[in-house]
Amino acid sequence: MALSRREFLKASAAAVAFAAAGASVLNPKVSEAGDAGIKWGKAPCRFCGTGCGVLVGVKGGKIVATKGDPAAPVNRGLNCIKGYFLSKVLYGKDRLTKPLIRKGDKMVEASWDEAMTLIASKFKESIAKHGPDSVAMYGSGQWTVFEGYAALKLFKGGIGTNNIEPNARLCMASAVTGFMTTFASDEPMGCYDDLDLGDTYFLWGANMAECHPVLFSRMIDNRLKNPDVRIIDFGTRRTRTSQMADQYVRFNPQTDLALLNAIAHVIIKEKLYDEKFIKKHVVFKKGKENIGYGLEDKFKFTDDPKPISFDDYKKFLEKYTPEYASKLSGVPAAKIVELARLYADKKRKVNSLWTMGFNQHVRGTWVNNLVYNVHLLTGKISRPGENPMSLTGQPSACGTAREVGTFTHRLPADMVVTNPEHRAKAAEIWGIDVKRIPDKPTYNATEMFRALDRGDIKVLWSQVTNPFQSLPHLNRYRKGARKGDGRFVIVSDIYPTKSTEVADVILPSASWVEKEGFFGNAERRGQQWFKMVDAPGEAKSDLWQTMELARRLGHGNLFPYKYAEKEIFEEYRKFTVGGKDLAPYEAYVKARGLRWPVVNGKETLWRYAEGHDPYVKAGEGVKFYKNKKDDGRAVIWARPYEPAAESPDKQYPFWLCTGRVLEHWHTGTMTGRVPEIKRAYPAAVCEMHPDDAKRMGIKNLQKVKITSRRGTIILPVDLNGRGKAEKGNIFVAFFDETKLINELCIDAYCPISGEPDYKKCAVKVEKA
Ligand SMILES: Nc1nc2c(c(=O)[nH]1)N[C@H]1C(S)=C(S)[C@@H](COP(=O)(O)OP(=O)(O)OC[C@H]3O[C@@H](n4cnc5c(=O)[nH]c(N)nc54)[C@H](O)[C@@H]3O)O[C@H]1N2
Ligand SMILES: Nc1nc2c(c(=O)[nH]1)N[C@H]1C(S)=C(S)[C@@H](COP(=O)(O)OP(=O)(O)OC[C@H]3O[C@@H](n4cnc5c(=O)[nH]c(N)nc54)[C@H](O)[C@@H]3O)O[C@H]1N2
Ligand code: SF4
Ligand SMILES: [Mo]
Repeated sequence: MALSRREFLKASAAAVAFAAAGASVLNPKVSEAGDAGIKWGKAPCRFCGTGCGVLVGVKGGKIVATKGDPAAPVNRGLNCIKGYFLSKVLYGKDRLTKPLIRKGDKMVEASWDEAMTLIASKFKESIAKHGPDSVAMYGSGQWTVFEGYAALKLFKGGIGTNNIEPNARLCMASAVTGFMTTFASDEPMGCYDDLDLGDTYFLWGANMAECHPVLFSRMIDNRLKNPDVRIIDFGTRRTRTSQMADQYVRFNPQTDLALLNAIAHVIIKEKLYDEKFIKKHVVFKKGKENIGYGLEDKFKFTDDPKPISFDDYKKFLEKYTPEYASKLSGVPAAKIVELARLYADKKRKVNSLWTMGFNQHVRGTWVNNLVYNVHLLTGKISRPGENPMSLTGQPSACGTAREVGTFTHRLPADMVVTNPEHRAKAAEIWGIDVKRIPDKPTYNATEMFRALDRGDIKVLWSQVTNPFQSLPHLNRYRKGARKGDGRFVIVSDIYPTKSTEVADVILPSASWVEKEGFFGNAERRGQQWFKMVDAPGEAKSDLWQTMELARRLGHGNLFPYKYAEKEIFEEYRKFTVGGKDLAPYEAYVKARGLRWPVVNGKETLWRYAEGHDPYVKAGEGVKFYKNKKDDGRAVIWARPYEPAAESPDKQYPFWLCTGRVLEHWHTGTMTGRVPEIKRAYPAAVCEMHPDDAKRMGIKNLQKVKITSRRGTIILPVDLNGRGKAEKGNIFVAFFDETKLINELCIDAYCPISGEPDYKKCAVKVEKA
């Protein structure tokens, strides 16, 4: 158990792949004496929301090596396997180097001028015939801040449509609505230092060991130094994280809602709550119930929050006895009581961590609210070492998707299009007539692709994302894209993908250090980097592509920049002054990232906390000042347990959960092109419990046919793999483009956040 941080990373991250690859951990070029002729530059890692700092070694116009940046506070010189192989992800043999235009069934090389002329003409034609809401941009939490900002400005402030969404809708949307409904601000109060300082860590289905390995290693390091540290892994599946935890607590999918309410029930019944904190800092509310699943096209939902009293909330919780929650979740009642007491233990600093188990959930907003409830009841929040922490997935899901606000309903810095003052502020900074910005949101990501399928959206451009592999209910949306009748799909990518397969125009893009960039990670840390190498062939940055479309549509005046990256940043920074306070661009050039708000040159570690947050006054202690409506208090929500959109039944008796493995990044386009990674984890498998397999006469590695109401695939069964499925559950990762598990996933979503539930649908499994 007592592995150090380095040992853990070596054992879990590197070892599998490196053993298979027969390679040593460090790229030999790095350790060569003097690194002959290699020039090093700093950048954040291309991959996960951890935001590790790396040093990028360049020689002869190519990236020849990368290494963990010892000066980076996030990772202090460490990387996981994806970080180690960064030098190879951009050098797959089939990098896209020229624009391609569809001619019948063939994609034909074209010049940039031809491609952009065609794209601009399709935009103009569609806008003229069907209005601005017939064109759309689908972007990414892997966009740089400049790219996201430019796209937002062009679509909302130029074209005049709110048809812009990021893939982060599939990822962080429930975290966002969780933050907004509880604190009226989309930001974590804590930071990664909490991983070093806390005593108890509750993980809620977050597979940190594989998905945030360097952060996990920080927590493990803390435990090594402080033997009293406890890690409790609540989960629906036994993962590498569970193996390293002190306790693994298995629960039935979706029942985290009941568990969290039961934990609150025990805390209240045993009077373990912090009465003073509640009186001073909390209000209670209740919203609508039986809120649906977003399965119908154009599904619309509005919550209707009503204030309630502490007593009303207590009454609401009466039903959630440990016994009742135990029946639903499968967690023994005594265990629930024990863990509730551990949550409330006044002598321990307590943290909760979660990722997609909470967010990809048809009640994702609610379950985010419920975990905050527990921290608010116990006052264990906004204190060094003691916080709820929503882990982000992508490298700039926070920076670009959330803070820049590249969602249909949003504007930069937590502003929304429905608020006239917010629109006025954006119009002023953008120098446009406020009427240009439409006041109604259009589609969330799923609805955007439904609109394309129906033909309400005609022209759709995707950048830095691979939707035709990563959307749920994929069959519908893949077919929808190719229905013709004026539909026109543009895909900017660096490799051929399942999305370029359905595109009418493919634009070859520059990635990562082939351009200047800025990402914002999960602890509010902004990180800047410079361009270090040229992109291959004619590939160009997404920023250039968006500004070129703007110019051709007559919106060039929105982008009058000489040094676009820096000027865009400084323009965007105006939105953040007096709230999220980004520092001047130059400060990021010098630093290994800074955590906003940066006020008087000082970064902020803990939000809402006196002595840390520059906006909290002396004597206030903790102040949730963003929630002006509720007098600077946070909201405890009465949110019930409601079942998943689809649960196992006689015909489809298994739960299907989907997600990730350590080695691969999402749809595998980049990691799949690194030979060492490919060898280490070549193809998707179906994790299944040995008892289920035995009952059905299925042997290890035997092929099975998995079928949902939406699709079928065939995969080998893995009875003793990396992750271990619980009885009645199977798990499949979604990196393998030859096995589109997303065809089986349901496109039900949380009605408040619009985030789909990739973690739960019903399937049957048969011998193939
Ligand atoms: N190696 C690697 N790392 C990554 C990524 C990657 O592609 N590869 N992607 C990044 C991104 S964008 C993201 S979003 C994160 C995702 O990071 P995670 O969310 O940690 O990983 P997933 O594999 O998506 O989620 C699988 C877990 O969901 C939990 N789960 C299933 N059903 C439920 C439920 O009903 N309730 C709860 N509470 N939990 C449940 C299970 O316990 C399961 O282990 O990883 C980031 N890091
Ligand atoms: N079944 C299932 N599906 C899921 C999930 C799940 O848990 N289960 N999780 C969801 C979540 S949380 C997420 S975040 C999404 C991720 O889903 P996607 O965003 O669709 O997946 P990626 O593989 O990250 O796609 C990024 C694409 O950008 C390309 N690329 C790399 N750099 C650049 C660049 O600089 N410019 C351009 N233009 N292209 C570039 C890559 O080659 C790749 O094709 O998947 C969602 N889908
Ligand atoms: S933990 Fe995330 S940011 Fe760090 S090296 Fe690995 S993939 Fe990159
Ligand atoms: Mo994600």
